[in-house]
Amino acid sequence: TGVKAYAAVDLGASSGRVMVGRVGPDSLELEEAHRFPNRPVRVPEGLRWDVLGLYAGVLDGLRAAGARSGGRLDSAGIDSWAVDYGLLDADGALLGNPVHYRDGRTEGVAEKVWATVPASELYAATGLQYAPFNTLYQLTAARSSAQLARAERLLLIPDLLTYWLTGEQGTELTNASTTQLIDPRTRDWAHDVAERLGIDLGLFAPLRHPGDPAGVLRPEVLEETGLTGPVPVTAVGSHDTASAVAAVPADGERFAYICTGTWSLAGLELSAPVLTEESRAANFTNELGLDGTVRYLRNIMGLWLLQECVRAWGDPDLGELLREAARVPALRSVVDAGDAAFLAPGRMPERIAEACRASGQPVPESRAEVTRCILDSLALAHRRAVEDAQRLAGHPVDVVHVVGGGTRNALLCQLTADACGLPVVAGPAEAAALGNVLVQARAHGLAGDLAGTRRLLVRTQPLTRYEPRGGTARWRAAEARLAGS
Ligand code: ADP
Ligand code: LRH
Repeated sequence: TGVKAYAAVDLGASSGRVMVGRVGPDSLELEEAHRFPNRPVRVPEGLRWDVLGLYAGVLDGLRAAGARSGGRLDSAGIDSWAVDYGLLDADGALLGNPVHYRDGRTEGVAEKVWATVPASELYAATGLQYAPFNTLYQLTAARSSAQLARAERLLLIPDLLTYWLTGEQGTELTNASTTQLIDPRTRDWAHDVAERLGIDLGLFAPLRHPGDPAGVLRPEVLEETGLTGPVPVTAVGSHDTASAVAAVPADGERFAYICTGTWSLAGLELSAPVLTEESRAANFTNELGLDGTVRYLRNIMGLWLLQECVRAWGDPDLGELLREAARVPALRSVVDAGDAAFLAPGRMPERIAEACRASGQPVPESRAEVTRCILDSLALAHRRAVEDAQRLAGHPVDVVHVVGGGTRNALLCQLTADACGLPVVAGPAEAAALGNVLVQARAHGLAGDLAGTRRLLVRTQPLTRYEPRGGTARWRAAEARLAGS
């Protein structure tokens, strides 16, 4: 039949999943084989990822994926959240648990970096927006640690898991572009920046590109997962956002996208980076995508704000909460969902209330009111990012594609359409896994470029369209309220 089976491992900040993608010349199906929570752990040294737990989840997932495909997979590929890494010693053993990007160790580090390489030079050389957790700042924060002193190798999270599966090391380019050590024009290391900051690029394994072979599952992995070898592992767009944008079901180029999950990543796909001072001031990033593309986008706090409230409230039913929030009057109070003040975990309902009070707005009291405040604030931030990106890149759009877990939140999709004053096309929810599958499929014979695989998505994936309601005047007013505070 010409249908091949691929396993896509997609690790988000809130959950990991292993999906089976079945791809034929004109067909694409995705099935969930296994899902597991991704829970950061606070130990005395700080906030850490439970990376062995995640690896165990990957093995369980591959076993479940095999069980759904007669023990055979044509390939497997891994993507995850960006910027974080594991360090290996000279024997190839992991040195400690990878530090979570929400850990506080990078506080105040940027100013030290900028004293050596001014922020404007750093932007011109790397195109990355300022975020305290960019790998460059993490490595600077760790400079005098015993761990870094012993480290012989640094592997980004998907590359680390790929190494454990195959024994082969590499640094996949789309995720490498989030380290702030890559030049988006040459799509190669920013040697000058690294040298000036005393960062040893020799720590990184050689670059590999989406579609490159990344080894085969080790015999022990085959045994543990019950798979029949050989199973090739393929480098995908290993940054989850690179994979998600590759699976935006767009027709043509006049589209904006918003990848909604723990984060909202809102922006445009471009053929060249925008490295102007204006773009830096607006905190837009130029991450590298598939097939020579640039992801020009802004990080917005995303559904993290809601996840943290729900956690604080003892996990009430999300569907019920969203139904109640839909009945709360719109735009009573909004917070700046781009504000890094919301980055750290803890006390989220209180922090949101404090932000409303500080800006002279009504303080949301009930859970439904806080939820509504979060969703209005996210929609407003989506509007600003979509508008700013079009202006800064000189690239107008007619439609906003929303992909990721947030597409399951109909209220958020509708509010985003209203705020942007543009139609929203929502779906697929598992965009990162689909993008992961499609890169593997192309590496293993599926014909077509990015535009071609996007047409396949349009033909095969269920999508929901939301039309904008009621004009954007009240959103502009809310924006002015926030700017004036
Ligand atoms: P990540 O990959 O960053 O871990 P996801 O893309 O999986 O995040 O999105 C997770 C978010 O999607 C949750 O925090 C939640 O807000 C939203 N979500 C998931 N399922 C539903 C649902 N059934 N209804 C409403 N929202 C949902
Ligand atoms: C989303 C994401 C995002 C990064 C953040 C650290 O999962 O990869 O693109 O900025 O995590």
